[in-house]
Amino acid sequence: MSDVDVPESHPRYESLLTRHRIEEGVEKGITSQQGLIAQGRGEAFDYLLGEQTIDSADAAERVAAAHLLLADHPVLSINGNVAALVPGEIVELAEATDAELEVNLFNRTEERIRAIAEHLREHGAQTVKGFAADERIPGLDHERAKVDADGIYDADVVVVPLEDGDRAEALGEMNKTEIVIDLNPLSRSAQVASVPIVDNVIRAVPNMTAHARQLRDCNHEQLRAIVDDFDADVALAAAEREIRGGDIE
Ligand code: PTJ
Repeated sequence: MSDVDVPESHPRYESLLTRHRIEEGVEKGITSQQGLIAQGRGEAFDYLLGEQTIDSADAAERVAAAHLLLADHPVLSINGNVAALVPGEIVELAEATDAELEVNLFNRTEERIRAIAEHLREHGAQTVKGFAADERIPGLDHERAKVDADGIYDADVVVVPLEDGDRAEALGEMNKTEIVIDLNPLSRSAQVASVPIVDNVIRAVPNMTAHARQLRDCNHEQLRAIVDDFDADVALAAAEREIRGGDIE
């Protein structure tokens, strides 16, 4: 047994554990109620993927790690679902890639920003951005546009897990390298990403960290070669093929 009253032998153990974390996130004021709906939608796609990291997602996670290691100013954007599902794992990814963490919410409230930052600190984060909100992403309405001038606004590479399509598009237009983690390969966020990762955030984030650790000793040219070899459309097509035609065991 773990922090949830379900035996690890249960066939849907991981999925039930994930649900429990999201529920707890809502109870703690970290996750929005819409986050529950988003999780349900994600689960349907994950089920069709066989609840596993498919090869094309693993390759995209390696490319994402290479981008983060090459970046001048990488930032990981944290919303209510990410904070509830992978708080310690996202802090580890930030450490492995020298990235900053910035809380950036679709349904932005000061209380949730504070609660998420506190939760991340409890999981080892040193600095959490997102409080200054002294710049705007151009082309978005007021609350959703707010970012830190020395955080996401200035970043050259940004990881946006479970992002809203509008904002993903607006961030892309700022010429940033945008790494999106989204189980739906047809979502606008995945479609506009420089690197779409069609995988569950609970598997994707630790796997990106593992790749970053493996790639740590690569030189600039080797990392560049990994990044240049990637084709986002091919990765999206592979994921869609798996979802539409894959076998469910
Ligand atoms: O905390 P906030 O206020 O920033 O709000 C965050 C949510 C996620 C509620 C907000 O951004 C939202 O409403 O997102 P959407 O438009 O529902 O999109 C969420 C996308 O993430 C969908 O395409 C889901 O399939 C996907 N998704 C859900 N759970 C996971 C996921 N992708 C990866 N891993 C998951 N666990």
